[in-house]
Amino acid sequence: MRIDIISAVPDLMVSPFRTSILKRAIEKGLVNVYFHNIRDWSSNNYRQIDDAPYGGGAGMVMMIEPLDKCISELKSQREYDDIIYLTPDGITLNQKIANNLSIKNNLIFLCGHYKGIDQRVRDLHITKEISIGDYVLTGGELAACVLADAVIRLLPGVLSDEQSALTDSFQDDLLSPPIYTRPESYKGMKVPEVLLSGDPNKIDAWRHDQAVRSTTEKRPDLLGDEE
Ligand code: 6GU
Repeated sequence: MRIDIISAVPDLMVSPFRTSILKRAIEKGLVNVYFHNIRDWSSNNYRQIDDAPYGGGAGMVMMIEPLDKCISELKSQREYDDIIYLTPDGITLNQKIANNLSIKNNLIFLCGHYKGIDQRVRDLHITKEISIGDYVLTGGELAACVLADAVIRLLPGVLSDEQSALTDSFQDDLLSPPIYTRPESYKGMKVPEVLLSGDPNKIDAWRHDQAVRSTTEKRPDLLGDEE
Protein backbone atom coordinates (compact mmCIF):
# COMPACT_ATOMS: atom_id res chain seq x y z
CA MET A 1 0.00 0.00 0.00
CA ARG A 2 1.05 3.57 -0.70
CA ILE A 3 -0.38 6.60 1.13
CA ASP A 4 0.36 10.17 0.00
CA ILE A 5 -0.53 12.75 2.62
CA ILE A 6 -0.98 16.35 1.47
CA SER A 7 -0.84 19.05 4.13
CA ALA A 8 0.19 22.61 4.91
CA VAL A 9 1.89 21.38 8.10
CA PRO A 10 3.29 17.89 7.44
CA ASP A 11 5.65 18.21 10.43
CA LEU A 12 2.62 17.70 12.64
CA MET A 13 2.44 14.07 11.46
CA VAL A 14 6.07 12.99 11.73
CA SER A 15 6.21 11.16 15.04
CA PRO A 16 3.26 8.76 14.66
CA PHE A 17 4.96 7.27 11.61
CA ARG A 18 8.41 7.16 13.19
CA THR A 19 7.42 5.21 16.27
CA SER A 20 6.30 1.74 17.21
CA ILE A 21 4.05 -0.32 14.93
CA LEU A 22 3.64 2.17 12.07
CA LYS A 23 7.40 2.67 11.95
CA ARG A 24 7.94 -1.07 11.70
CA ALA A 25 5.27 -1.43 9.00
CA ILE A 26 7.11 1.19 6.94
CA GLU A 27 10.52 -0.40 7.58
CA LYS A 28 9.17 -3.78 6.51
CA GLY A 29 7.93 -2.21 3.27
CA LEU A 30 4.30 -3.13 4.02
CA VAL A 31 3.29 0.48 3.46
CA ASN A 32 4.96 3.55 1.96
CA VAL A 33 3.90 6.91 3.37
CA TYR A 34 4.87 10.13 1.56
CA PHE A 35 4.26 13.65 2.84
CA HIS A 36 3.69 16.58 0.51
CA ASN A 37 3.79 20.19 1.66
CA ILE A 38 1.13 22.14 -0.26
CA ARG A 39 3.33 25.23 -0.17
CA ASP A 40 5.71 23.47 -2.57
CA TRP A 41 2.97 23.80 -5.23
CA SER A 42 2.20 27.46 -4.58
CA SER A 43 2.95 29.65 -7.57
CA ASN A 44 3.61 32.95 -5.80
CA ASN A 45 6.67 34.22 -3.95
CA TYR A 46 5.00 34.19 -0.55
CA ARG A 47 4.21 30.51 -0.95
CA GLN A 48 0.59 31.51 -0.39
CA ILE A 49 -1.91 28.66 -0.16
CA ASP A 50 -4.99 30.34 1.31
CA ASP A 51 -7.11 33.39 0.67
CA ALA A 52 -10.27 35.13 1.90
CA PRO A 53 -13.61 33.53 1.05
CA TYR A 54 -15.75 34.94 -1.78
CA GLY A 55 -18.93 36.35 -0.32
CA GLY A 56 -17.15 37.31 2.89
CA GLY A 57 -17.09 35.66 6.28
CA ALA A 58 -14.52 34.61 8.82
CA GLY A 59 -11.48 32.44 8.16
CA MET A 60 -9.34 31.63 5.14
CA VAL A 61 -9.94 29.12 2.37
CA MET A 62 -7.28 26.87 0.87
CA MET A 63 -6.84 27.86 -2.78
CA ILE A 64 -7.56 25.51 -5.65
CA GLU A 65 -4.37 26.00 -7.66
CA PRO A 66 -1.69 24.52 -5.34
CA LEU A 67 -4.01 21.64 -4.39
CA ASP A 68 -4.94 20.87 -7.99
CA LYS A 69 -1.29 20.98 -9.08
CA CYS A 70 -0.19 18.66 -6.30
CA ILE A 71 -3.01 16.15 -6.74
CA SER A 72 -2.76 16.22 -10.56
CA GLU A 73 0.97 15.53 -10.40
CA LEU A 74 0.40 12.52 -8.14
CA LYS A 75 -2.45 11.26 -10.35
CA SER A 76 -0.20 11.51 -13.43
CA GLN A 77 2.26 9.14 -11.75
CA ARG A 78 -0.08 6.33 -10.69
CA GLU A 79 -3.72 5.36 -10.30
CA TYR A 80 -5.30 6.18 -6.96
CA ASP A 81 -8.11 4.07 -5.53
CA ASP A 82 -9.37 6.95 -3.41
CA ILE A 83 -8.57 10.59 -2.80
CA ILE A 84 -9.78 11.27 0.69
CA TYR A 85 -10.43 14.70 2.17
CA LEU A 86 -10.25 14.75 5.97
CA THR A 87 -12.96 17.14 7.10
CA PRO A 88 -15.37 17.45 10.05
CA ASP A 89 -18.28 17.45 7.56
CA GLY A 90 -17.29 14.07 6.08
CA ILE A 91 -18.80 10.69 6.94
CA THR A 92 -17.72 9.45 10.36
CA LEU A 93 -14.87 6.93 10.34
CA ASN A 94 -15.70 3.46 11.60
CA GLN A 95 -14.12 -0.01 11.45
CA LYS A 96 -15.95 -0.94 8.25
CA ILE A 97 -14.50 2.06 6.42
CA ALA A 98 -11.01 1.19 7.72
CA ASN A 99 -11.45 -2.44 6.62
CA ASN A 100 -12.50 -1.35 3.12
CA LEU A 101 -9.58 1.04 2.73
CA SER A 102 -7.08 -1.57 3.93
CA ILE A 103 -7.48 -3.57 0.70
CA LYS A 104 -6.66 -0.60 -1.58
CA ASN A 105 -3.29 0.01 -3.22
CA ASN A 106 -2.83 3.77 -3.54
CA LEU A 107 -4.52 6.40 -1.40
CA ILE A 108 -4.23 10.18 -1.09
CA PHE A 109 -5.18 11.85 2.19
CA LEU A 110 -5.78 15.58 1.88
CA CYS A 111 -5.68 17.52 5.15
CA GLY A 112 -7.73 20.69 5.30
CA HIS A 113 -6.76 23.67 7.37
CA TYR A 114 -8.25 27.09 8.10
CA LYS A 115 -11.95 27.14 7.08
CA GLY A 116 -11.45 24.36 4.54
CA ILE A 117 -10.68 23.99 0.85
CA ASP A 118 -12.17 25.58 -2.25
CA GLN A 119 -15.27 23.55 -3.19
CA ARG A 120 -13.91 23.02 -6.72
CA VAL A 121 -11.10 20.83 -5.36
CA ARG A 122 -13.74 18.60 -3.82
CA ASP A 123 -15.76 18.51 -7.03
CA LEU A 124 -12.70 17.81 -9.17
CA HIS A 125 -10.62 15.34 -7.21
CA ILE A 126 -12.09 14.09 -3.95
CA THR A 127 -13.68 10.62 -3.93
CA LYS A 128 -14.36 10.27 -0.18
CA GLU A 129 -14.76 12.74 2.68
CA ILE A 130 -14.02 11.39 6.15
CA SER A 131 -14.38 12.84 9.65
CA ILE A 132 -13.10 11.16 12.82
CA GLY A 133 -15.97 12.34 15.02
CA ASP A 134 -18.36 15.13 15.90
CA TYR A 135 -15.90 17.71 17.22
CA VAL A 136 -13.60 20.16 15.49
CA LEU A 137 -9.81 19.89 15.25
CA THR A 138 -7.44 22.64 14.14
CA GLY A 139 -6.80 20.73 10.91
CA GLY A 140 -7.11 17.37 9.22
CA GLU A 141 -3.57 16.24 10.14
CA LEU A 142 -4.36 14.43 13.38
CA ALA A 143 -7.38 12.88 11.70
CA ALA A 144 -5.13 11.69 8.84
CA CYS A 145 -2.85 10.04 11.42
CA VAL A 146 -5.85 8.35 13.02
CA LEU A 147 -7.12 7.09 9.65
CA ALA A 148 -3.65 5.92 8.57
CA ASP A 149 -3.17 4.06 11.86
CA ALA A 150 -6.58 2.38 11.64
CA VAL A 151 -5.85 1.24 8.06
CA ILE A 152 -2.17 0.29 8.32
CA ARG A 153 -2.61 -1.95 11.35
CA LEU A 154 -4.95 -4.10 9.24
CA LEU A 155 -2.37 -4.79 6.51
CA PRO A 156 -1.16 -8.41 6.54
CA GLY A 157 2.09 -8.72 8.49
CA VAL A 158 1.79 -5.46 10.41
CA LEU A 159 0.54 -6.94 13.67
CA SER A 160 2.78 -9.69 14.96
CA ASP A 161 -0.15 -11.84 16.07
CA GLU A 162 -2.20 -12.04 12.87
CA GLN A 163 -5.25 -13.03 14.88
CA SER A 164 -5.30 -9.93 16.99
CA ALA A 165 -6.91 -7.55 14.48
CA LEU A 166 -9.69 -10.09 14.00
CA THR A 167 -10.59 -10.05 17.68
CA ASP A 168 -10.65 -6.24 17.98
CA SER A 169 -13.59 -4.40 19.44
CA PHE A 170 -15.90 -3.48 16.52
CA GLN A 171 -14.75 -6.25 14.15
CA ASP A 172 -17.85 -8.19 15.21
CA ASP A 173 -19.84 -5.15 16.38
CA LEU A 174 -19.07 -6.03 20.00
CA LEU A 175 -16.76 -4.32 22.45
CA SER A 176 -13.88 -6.38 23.80
CA PRO A 177 -14.32 -8.47 26.97
CA PRO A 178 -12.16 -7.71 30.04
CA ILE A 179 -8.59 -9.05 29.89
CA TYR A 180 -6.12 -9.96 32.62
CA THR A 181 -2.48 -10.92 33.02
CA ARG A 182 -0.29 -11.92 35.96
CA PRO A 183 -0.54 -11.82 38.92
CA GLU A 184 -3.54 -14.04 39.57
CA SER A 185 -4.41 -11.99 42.65
CA TYR A 186 -3.52 -8.34 43.30
CA LYS A 187 -4.45 -6.64 46.56
CA GLY A 188 -7.26 -9.14 46.92
CA MET A 189 -8.58 -8.58 43.37
CA LYS A 190 -8.75 -11.95 41.62
CA VAL A 191 -8.72 -12.92 37.96
CA PRO A 192 -12.09 -14.54 37.04
CA GLU A 193 -11.91 -18.28 37.76
CA VAL A 194 -13.05 -19.30 34.27
CA LEU A 195 -9.92 -17.80 32.66
CA LEU A 196 -7.77 -20.14 34.76
CA SER A 197 -9.91 -23.20 33.92
CA GLY A 198 -7.99 -24.16 30.78
CA ASP A 199 -11.30 -24.98 29.05
CA PRO A 200 -11.30 -23.06 25.72
CA ASN A 201 -15.03 -23.51 25.11
CA LYS A 202 -15.94 -22.18 28.53
CA ILE A 203 -13.50 -19.30 28.10
CA ASP A 204 -14.90 -18.37 24.66
CA ALA A 205 -18.46 -18.50 26.01
CA TRP A 206 -17.52 -16.29 28.99
CA ARG A 207 -15.74 -13.78 26.76
CA HIS A 208 -18.67 -13.57 24.37
CA ASP A 209 -21.08 -13.10 27.28
CA GLN A 210 -18.91 -10.35 28.77
CA ALA A 211 -18.60 -8.65 25.37
CA VAL A 212 -22.39 -8.62 24.96
CA ARG A 213 -22.86 -7.26 28.49
CA SER A 214 -20.29 -4.54 28.01
CA THR A 215 -21.78 -3.54 24.66
CA THR A 216 -25.34 -3.54 26.05
CA GLU A 217 -24.23 -1.27 28.86
CA LYS A 218 -21.88 1.11 27.05
CA ARG A 219 -22.81 1.02 23.36
CA PRO A 220 -26.34 -0.39 22.87
CA ASP A 221 -26.36 1.34 19.45
CA LEU A 222 -23.87 -1.30 18.21
CA LEU A 223 -26.25 -4.20 18.90
CA GLY A 224 -28.18 -4.87 15.72
CA ASP A 225 -31.16 -7.18 15.30
CA GLU A 226 -29.06 -10.30 14.79
CA GLU A 227 -27.86 -10.70 18.39
CL1 6GU B 1 -11.09 15.11 9.54
N1 6GU B 1 -10.79 17.55 10.49
C1 6GU B 1 -10.99 18.50 11.40
N2 6GU B 1 -10.44 19.71 11.21
N3 6GU B 1 -11.72 18.32 12.49
C2 6GU B 1 -12.23 17.10 12.66
C3 6GU B 1 -12.05 16.06 11.76
C4 6GU B 1 -11.32 16.32 10.66
N4 6GU B 1 -12.72 14.98 12.20
C5 6GU B 1 -13.27 15.36 13.35
N5 6GU B 1 -12.98 16.63 13.62
